[in-house]
Amino acid sequence: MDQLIANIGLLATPVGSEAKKGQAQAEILLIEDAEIGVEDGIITYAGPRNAAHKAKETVDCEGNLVTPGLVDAHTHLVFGGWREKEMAFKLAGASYMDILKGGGGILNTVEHTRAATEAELEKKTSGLLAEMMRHGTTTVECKSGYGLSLADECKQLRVIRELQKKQPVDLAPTFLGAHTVPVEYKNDRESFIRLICDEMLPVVAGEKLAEYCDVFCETGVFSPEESIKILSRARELGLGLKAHVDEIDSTAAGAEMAARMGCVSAEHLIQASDEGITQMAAAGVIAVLLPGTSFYLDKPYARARKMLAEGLAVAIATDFNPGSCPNLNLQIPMALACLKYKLSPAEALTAVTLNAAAAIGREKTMGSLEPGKKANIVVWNAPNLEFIFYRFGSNLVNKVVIGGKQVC
Ligand code: IZC
Ligand code: ZN
Repeated sequence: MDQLIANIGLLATPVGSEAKKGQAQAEILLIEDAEIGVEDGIITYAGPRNAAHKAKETVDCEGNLVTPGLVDAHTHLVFGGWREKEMAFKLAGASYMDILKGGGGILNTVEHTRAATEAELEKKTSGLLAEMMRHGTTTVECKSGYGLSLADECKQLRVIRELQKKQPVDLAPTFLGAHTVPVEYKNDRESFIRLICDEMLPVVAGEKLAEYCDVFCETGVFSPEESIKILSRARELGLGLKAHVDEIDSTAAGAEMAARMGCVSAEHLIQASDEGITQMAAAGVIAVLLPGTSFYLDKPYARARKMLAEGLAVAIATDFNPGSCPNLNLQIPMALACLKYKLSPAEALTAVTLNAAAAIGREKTMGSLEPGKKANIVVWNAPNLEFIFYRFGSNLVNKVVIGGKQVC
């Protein structure tokens, strides 16, 4: 074999090539004194130590915990500027929506992203990706949505395409043209929706700049009817569907909309209704939950236990963005998932590996440590699984391996 990931104190991984729903989310495999063999970047063995194994290269895990590489299934990674100035408004009591309605928030980031060149965005995003990788993230979903014009949305998506060629973290691009209505269409939202459907989506799909189309379906942003129009066009053009729903309130019934449209995932779901959760379970929509955003906006936490009890598959992601959650370390939402959602460490591990991979269509190739999957692996400075959810705040990553190669 090419690489042997040796001397693993405890290997912890979900098993299989499909999202784990409900009770099954807690079923993980734990193997003490294990090792992983890799050939051509793919796992060929994952099991107990075997003295007969020989490899060209060895990665010594020094008796530590090993898990699959973390999959961050919801980020707004490519953006110009930051929004630290909004902190003062927040502290004075302004809500996320107050700031957006006042022309700040997403619109502030749109201004800075439009002003940035592709090279500037690429340099900044490359640094952010390297930081994510050092925190154990080996796959990242990246949404556009700060361009809101054909040229600027494509600019963001091209940055992702270029970076996929230049660095090892796997990237899943999502088109989020329906993030908000830009100022120039403030009094003519119908024309903006037409622009998305008739001009942006055909180019994005035609040039294969994105795998998914997402919409921010929320009171005051895009209505369920508008979201359905955009997502239907995206589906016709062959894109997978996602939706930001029920983050602020449930009056737009976003979870119900996501179920009706057969979205792969519905994301946020802080205020999702009982009916919405039931419909998502029936439609097999994955719940991508973002506890870092609840923390940062001082909002309630999504009802993860209820979702598991109703048989949903739950994934956890950072929501990394310059406004509502400027944290890119997935270890923080992992701890919050246990502390606030009351997930067990096993359920939370599945939420950031196999279920997160399923939320971006990568469950057959990533998200678990089994023969046939890509050798994306985190070695932790931790003796057991509980430890990485318990000792929050420090970066507990010891080594990261992508496709069998140690990258940090
Ligand atoms: O830039 O505020 N919720 N979109 C929907 C975001 C948060 C990102 C932002
Ligand atoms: Zn988001």
